[in-house]
Formats: sequence, structure tokens, C-alpha cells
Amino acid sequence: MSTIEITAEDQVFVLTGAGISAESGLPTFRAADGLWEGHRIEDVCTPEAWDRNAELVWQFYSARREAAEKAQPNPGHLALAKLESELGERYLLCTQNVDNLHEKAGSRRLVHMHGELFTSRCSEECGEPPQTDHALYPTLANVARCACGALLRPHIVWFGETPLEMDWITVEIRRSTLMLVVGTSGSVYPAANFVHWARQGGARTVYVGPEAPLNASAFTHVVTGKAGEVLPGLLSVS
Ligand code: BV8
Repeated sequence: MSTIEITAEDQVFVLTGAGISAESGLPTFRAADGLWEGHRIEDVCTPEAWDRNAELVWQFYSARREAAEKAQPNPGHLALAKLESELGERYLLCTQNVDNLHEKAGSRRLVHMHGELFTSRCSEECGEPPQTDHALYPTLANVARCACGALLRPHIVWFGETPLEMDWITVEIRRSTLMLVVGTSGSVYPAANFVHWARQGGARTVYVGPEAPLNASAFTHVVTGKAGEVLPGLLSVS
């Protein structure tokens, strides 16, 4: 397997998806055939789902909190945290994942574009800031309330909602000279467009995963394999 050379001039942007957490035991969206307990993912990850059945949505996210709480980062997460320690300001990790395995591995230069599992916020957008929340909510009666009295909702970007920190992400992509994408099927936008934006800016683009993503043609380099097996030996920083 070849290595990816990172020079002193390189500005590195990393995008990860559910695949990097697969070896930590957290199921990907596709592996679940897009289903959770018989529900289509899109049916529990939308504002309409929340309006229709907030209790089911909290059961979905409580189950994911329970699984993620027990999960440990794998060598793929640790390799990215090591790369950050070597590159400092010349590195940013953008994740589509809502679990906290990148943080558990030591990543700090990190943006969760689709929100965070262990954060809740006011469902009425009253202006109260999002708050850390590890609680499990099996029924609506258990769900904590905002200071304004409204129900808390997961601080998650659902389908149809605007991803977080897009201005910052767009700037970082435009200045990147190398984009590394790990473990994402390229099925959700705007994340699936990031590789195209990087190519337009002349960056080298590398994909790591066991199967080709939908946007495979946009990558200058595809490394077939599992993140936990490939990433530790892939990157050579000079
Ligand atoms: C927006 C949080 C406007 C929820 C998520 C028609 C055409 C184009 C777009 C649309 C359209 N209709 C609607 C849209 C927009 C929509 C969209 O893209 N829909 C899709 C279904 C077509 N997008 C939105 O609504 C987004 N908002 O567009 O707002 C806007 C746009 C720009 C700027 C401002 C405003 C919001 C989408 C966010 C939804 N929330 N997550 C939660 O987690 O509960 S999405 C969720 O699914 C993930 O976060 C991720 O983004 C996405 C796909 O998941 P992946 O991470 O890719 O995982 P997946 O299972 O698909 O693939 C796993 C991969 O890992 C596989 O390739 C596999 O091979 C690999 N793998 C497996 N094992 C390993 C591995 N890789 C490495 N190692 C391993 N061991």
C-alpha cells in the first residue's frame, strides 16, 4: 500500500463519515440498510419526524447515546488525532458523525457539521445555547426541558436542516491542498460535494474505505480498506 506524502506546504482537510466508527462497533447508516428498528433513517432524522413523534425520535437518539457511550475509538480515530498533533494549524477535521469518538481519540481541531449526540438544545430555538446532555429518554415524560420550559431536542442536523459551520468549512476547503475523506458513502449533501470543491481549488483528494463511494470519480487517489487498518500507515508527514 502506498503512502500519502504530506509536505510542509500542505493544508489538510479531513472529512469523516459513519465508516470510521464502524470498527468501534457503531453501525453505519447503509449497513443498517437505512433502517432502525424498522424505521427508515430519514423517518426519524427529520423535523417532520420530531413534530409527528418526538418520543420515537428521542428513543432513536437515546439508543445511539447508549451505544456511543460504551464505544471506544479505533486505530483510525487515533491516526487522525496523531496527524493533528503533527500538523497543528495546517489541519482541520470535519466529521458528519455525531458520536464523540474523535474527541475520545484526542482530536481537538474538529467540527461536527451534523451536530453532536451528547448535546441537546431548545426545541423552540428560544436562544438558550446548546447544552451537554448524556441522559437517555425512553419516554417523552423523561425528557429534560429548556430554561424557557420547552422540550429539549437533540442538537443534530436532520434532513432538511442546514449543516453547522458551513462558512468556516467552505473557507477551510478552499484553502486546502489535500483533502482526505474517510468512511462515507457520498450519499448526503452538501458533504458529498466537498471533494468537488477541493478539486476545483486544485487540491489532491484521497478516499479511504472498503468500497467506492458514490463520488469516487472526484478522488485523485482511492485507498481500499478499513480505516482502522489503513490510516495508521497511510500518512507520511515530512
Ligand atoms: C441541506 C445526522 C441545505 C443525523 C445526518 C436531492 C439531491 C441532493 C440533495 C438532496 C436531495 N433531497 C434532499 C437533499 C438534501 C439532503 C440530502 O443530501 N439528502 C440525501 C438523502 C439525498 N441533505 C440535507 O438535508 C442536509 N441539509 O442540504 O441543507 C443546505 C445545503 C448547503 C448549505 C446550507 C444549507 C442535511 C443532511 C444532514 C442529515 N443528517 N446525520 C444522525 O446522525 O442521526 S446525515 C447522515 O447520513 C450522516 O451524518 C452522513 O452525512 C450521511 C451518510 O452517512 P455516511 O457517514 O456516509 O455513512 P453511510 O452509512 O452512508 O456510509 C458508510 C460508509 O462507510 C460506506 O461507504 C462504507 O463503505 C464505509 N465503511 C464501512 N466500514 C468502514 C467504512 N469505511 C472505513 N472503514 C470501515 N471500517
